[in-house]
Amino acid sequence: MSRFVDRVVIHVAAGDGGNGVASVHREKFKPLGGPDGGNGGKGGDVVLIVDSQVHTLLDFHFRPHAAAGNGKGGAGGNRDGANGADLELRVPDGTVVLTPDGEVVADLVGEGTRLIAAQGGRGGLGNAALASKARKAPGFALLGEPGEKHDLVLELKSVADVGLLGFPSAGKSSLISVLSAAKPKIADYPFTTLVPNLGVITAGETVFTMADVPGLIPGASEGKGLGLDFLRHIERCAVLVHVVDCATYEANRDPLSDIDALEAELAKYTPSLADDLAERPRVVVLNKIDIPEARDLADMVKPDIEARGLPVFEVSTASREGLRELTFALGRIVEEYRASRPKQEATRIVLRPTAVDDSGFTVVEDPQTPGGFIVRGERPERWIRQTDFSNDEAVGYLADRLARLGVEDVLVKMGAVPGAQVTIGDLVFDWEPSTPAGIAAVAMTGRGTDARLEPHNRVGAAERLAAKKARRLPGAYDEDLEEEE
Ligand SMILES: Nc1nc2c(ncn2[C@@H]2O[C@H](COP(=O)(O)OP(=O)(O)OP(=O)(O)O)[C@@H](O)[C@H]2O)c(=O)[nH]1
Ligand SMILES: [Mg+2]
Repeated sequence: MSRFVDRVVIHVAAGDGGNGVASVHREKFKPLGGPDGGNGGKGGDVVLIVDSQVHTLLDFHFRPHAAAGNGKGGAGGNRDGANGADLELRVPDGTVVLTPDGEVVADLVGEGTRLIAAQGGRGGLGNAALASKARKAPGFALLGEPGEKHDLVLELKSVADVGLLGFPSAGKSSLISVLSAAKPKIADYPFTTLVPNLGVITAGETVFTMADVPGLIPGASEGKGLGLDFLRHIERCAVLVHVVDCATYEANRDPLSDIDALEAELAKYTPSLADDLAERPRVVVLNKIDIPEARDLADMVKPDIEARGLPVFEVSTASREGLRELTFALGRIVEEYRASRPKQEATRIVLRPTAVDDSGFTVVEDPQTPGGFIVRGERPERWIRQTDFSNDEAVGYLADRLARLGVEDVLVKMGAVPGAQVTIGDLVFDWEPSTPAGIAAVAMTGRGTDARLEPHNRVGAAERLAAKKARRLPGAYDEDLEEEE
């Protein structure tokens, strides 16, 4: 028998982008034929895909590490590196993806629904793509970006219309077994059901599903019995059914106090999907009326429960009395619930909250270092990752980009003095006015020009731009290709 696993932590690692390459075309009698370094390939993504053939998260329990392929580096002769292979992970319908802090990233419902769990790094541009009017023969290329790597929590929340609630041995599994083709284990000892079962039920035109979950006892919220965790399988239900045992011999128990006790536990459960369980309609099923004492008790408490506004059904899963009426009533409630909800598309992805604004940057005073500053922003931080710091020209190119973005101006306005410590992403450096890395010197000489190359590069700007656009990688950043003013 396979184990049922409904919560796992996985470590996903997308592939790194390949590095761009700096290369110069060589031919006999034309020793410097222009830059021809190709771009690095994109790193592979880690993708989650809903597959109705998969029913548990068991595989991830045994193999929690998932890594996609890295992009290959570019090569001379304008050869681009190959993209890394994506890694596709198959998950059950109703898998909810959360951050380790419990924030919902996506709710994966419907066959084929996909989520990019970790995005592959973009490949770095080669020096051919980086060439511009002002920089005809770049002696550097951009590094590939690292792929996203993080931990994610996967939780399976079954997609059922009706959820059964009840004390152990109330007859929940018996009910689903007589209403559907599901054949769960049934026995007269508590906690027979350890993992949820799903059954498909037909009531006239309506087909709906029912989830049988483990029994609940008072104190479940403190971990008594099987606790409350399995309640995640009834979070999506249109209606909750209290299955009440009217034939229990246990002292201090009767149908009304059973319902109250379980409602008190339910109130302590916090669903991670948006809806509140308190608002969900409820139905009460008084079970085991084939036993005369149980029928008497059921007849006695029925008016009191109805007085609370709850529909009540007296049934016996043994004699099958009252089941037809119950089935049709549940079918009607499910239909009403479906009609009241926006139509659910097959693909429903809650996108990861993305960085607020990727065009700008902020500068704050460094709380650790008096007189120091921290620059934050999607672009400057990415540029740092793309830079090969062993190459002066690449560092100069970075300085140009930062200056054009206005980082330098803001530092000056905020009172940065020469030698101030400035942090951007992983990079910490001593800032010099207008030359965080030799920017002024470079701006005057024009970095990347090489007089020897002039004859080979007399091509119209428009043609050059068109040629570069044709070489643009899918996913390359426009600004990496921008002409410098
Ligand atoms: N006489 C009678 N016994 C019933 C009826 N329904 C269930 N039972 C018995 O009650 C016992 C418990 O039934 P289950 O269906 O396993 O109960 P459960 O609510 O699923 O219990 P857990 O899985 O432990 O939470 C079994 O011995 C059943 O045969 C009924 O209508 N009449
Ligand atoms: Mg059971």
